Amino acid sequence: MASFEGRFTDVQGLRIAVVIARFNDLVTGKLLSGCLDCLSRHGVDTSADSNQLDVAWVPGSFELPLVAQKLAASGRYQVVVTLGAVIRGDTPHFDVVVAEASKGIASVSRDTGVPVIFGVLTTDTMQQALERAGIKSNLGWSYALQALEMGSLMKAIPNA
Ligand code: INI
Repeated sequence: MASFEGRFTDVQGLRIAVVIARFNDLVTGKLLSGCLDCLSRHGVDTSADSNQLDVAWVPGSFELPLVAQKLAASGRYQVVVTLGAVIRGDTPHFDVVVAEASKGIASVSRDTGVPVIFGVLTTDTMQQALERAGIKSNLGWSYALQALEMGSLMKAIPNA
């Protein structure tokens, strides 16, 4: 029996891309800060001239899958993190954006074989989003941990 587990400090040679939505950047900017803090504390070079980490900005969460796909398919990254915040308004727009972002991100991951972390907050209010982006906890930190775990796990599982 083989048992496979990802580690959190298996960062040697690991290259990570973060795709982040500008929409609700009050929230997504805080998710990014939490994400970078976690990566840095686990040994990833997050400096401005890092060649371990790249960050791509998109207009909104709807655009996350397309750019995640380009980055994942480039072969340059072992893991991609998507960051977004979709906050429910008075119209069905929320459901459309959330559905496309979530299904699109899942497809990218399966189609490319590169783990793509779903770091899109979906909340009813801005208050709820901010509570998850630093006021109470910062889920950006958790998304980074999940990225490290998945990058390491995918390396640990043999291809054949
Ligand atoms: N994009 C978000 O990331 N969050 C939202 O809450 C949101 N709302 O509510 O509209 C949102 N819309 C923009 C969308 O993601 C696209 O950028 C836009 O439709 C252009 O394609």
